[in-house]
Amino acid sequence: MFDASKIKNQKVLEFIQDRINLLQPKDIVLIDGSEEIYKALTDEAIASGEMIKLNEKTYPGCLLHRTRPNDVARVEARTFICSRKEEDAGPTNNWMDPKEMYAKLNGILDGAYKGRTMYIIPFSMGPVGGPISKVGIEITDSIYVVLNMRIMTRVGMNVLEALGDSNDFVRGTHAKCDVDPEQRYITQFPEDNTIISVNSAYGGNVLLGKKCFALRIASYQGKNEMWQAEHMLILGIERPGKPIVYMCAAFPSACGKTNLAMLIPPKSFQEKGYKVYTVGDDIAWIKKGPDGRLYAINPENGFFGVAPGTNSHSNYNALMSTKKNAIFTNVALNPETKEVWWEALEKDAPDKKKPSFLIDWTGKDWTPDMVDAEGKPVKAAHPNSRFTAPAINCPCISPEFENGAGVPISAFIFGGRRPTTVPLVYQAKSWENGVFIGSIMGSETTAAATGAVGVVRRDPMAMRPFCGYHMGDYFQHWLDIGKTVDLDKQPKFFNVNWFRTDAEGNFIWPGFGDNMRVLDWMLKRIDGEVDAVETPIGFVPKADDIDLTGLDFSKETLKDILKVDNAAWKVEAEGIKEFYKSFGNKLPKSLADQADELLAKVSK
Ligand code: OXD
Ligand code: MN
Repeated sequence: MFDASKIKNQKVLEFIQDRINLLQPKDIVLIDGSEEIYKALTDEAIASGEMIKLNEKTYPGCLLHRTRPNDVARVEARTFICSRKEEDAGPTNNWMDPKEMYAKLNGILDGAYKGRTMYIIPFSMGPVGGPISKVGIEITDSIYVVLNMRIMTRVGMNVLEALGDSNDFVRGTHAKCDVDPEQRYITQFPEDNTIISVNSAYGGNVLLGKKCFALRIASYQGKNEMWQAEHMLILGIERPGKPIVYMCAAFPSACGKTNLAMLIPPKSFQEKGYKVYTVGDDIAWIKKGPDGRLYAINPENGFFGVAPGTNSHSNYNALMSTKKNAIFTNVALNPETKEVWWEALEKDAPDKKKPSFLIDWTGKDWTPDMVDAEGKPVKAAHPNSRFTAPAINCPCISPEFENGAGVPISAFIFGGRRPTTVPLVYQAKSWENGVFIGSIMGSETTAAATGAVGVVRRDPMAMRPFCGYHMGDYFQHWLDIGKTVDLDKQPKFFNVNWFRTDAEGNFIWPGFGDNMRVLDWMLKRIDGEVDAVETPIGFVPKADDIDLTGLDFSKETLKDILKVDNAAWKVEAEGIKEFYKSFGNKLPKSLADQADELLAKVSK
């Protein structure tokens, strides 16, 4: 039972009392971080069928959960930034007046926990008590949420101790209600440090520490407190005889962020002594350190990765991370072995045959020959099925993962899926130019999606769905941060494109571990070991400076995907200028100038 005397912080107590009054739970449980509570909740969830226990030998401590078929992904159309002024939410966010939204949500939340248990989760984003870390309290009626938050964040009484009597904590409320998609709201109130999520029970919508806090609320906090919350992986690379160099990289969803974060270098690089260390795969909080350099922490404690496509070739380290104490959501189950399965799991693992019978993600029988009404194979796992895995399971987790002061950042990398136009890699000419490059990133639509093919969907810094305030102000914040960092301490900016295709639509660059070859060029640029070719868009490598040892890839093809085609970039620059119009007078002048400059240069 909940013992309020365990909580000393008056503001936390007031928040909890207010939630009790509104939600009217039957029972209240404070998640104190003890093994006993997790064990009891796991047993309860298994007994009720909310969770399925997996094979204790091959997947010790692992569970499977299935959501409702109408509740399988983040819902951007129902995600709101409720700032007091509409213009503060900007053109990339849905907005509703906070008073109106609170009234609507309070109506939904009134008595929503009747007959149910309320769980109080004190959690820290970042190592507990660290100089960049922040605290949140999530109230939920879902054991799935409690058990996932335990993996994705640091949970327990030590978080409240670190908070002391401070009022600087995020107030999160989640209620499953009827999981009604028509009444689903994922709402952020940045000025109140408040998140309310109702009528969903799917990870990205309900694990409030992740996108809602660590990106939407934190980006707003970062603007006010002169730091940054970014949708970026963090990785460290060791070269023989050199200190580890850390980089942050932003890509839109489904561009291989988790894969790059856990990359395994090609054999020829491994033999030379190259090593990769993962600090984070999704979010970076970045702040200036005492030495004037920018330092990044991963505020999360686990990975919430997409399962389908993950196999020992695409991401061995992620796969290994899921082998114990992980929670799977909406993957398929082998009912005989009590092991999980998803599409492409056995690819490149010839000892594992495709299973002949499974229970699919909806709980129904599945065989590989099943087709839907259009004759397409029926998928056993949902395409957005996920694993929640503790970061410490990752074989290449960085020894700095628990360092609350973070790691010093030497490069920012941006990228998207661009079958044409954008070269394999190029380097920005300055911080300002780097911000410009980040602001124009995006992915081209392909035949796989409905709508026009070849249209660039812009996703600045991969933050379009996650920036908690006006994106024009966000660009200005990036520019302002740059002004606070001395030139010799500024990270370098790069843009990459792993997704160039040939006339038949096949990817030209092999990607995955071979991306190390491109990162290696960046390391050499950072250390001033190689020069580069100046082009209208930035610095492009000389083909000889990308190490192709051990790779069957011709220099001619490499030269092709490094080329800057002025005619294509003219179309690009015109598209950028059009896109920039959506930010109105909030677009920083220096970015508008850069778009003009680019257009002028490629039009010559
Ligand atoms: C994620 C995303 O789930 O970016 O990380 O969509
Ligand atoms: Mn993400």
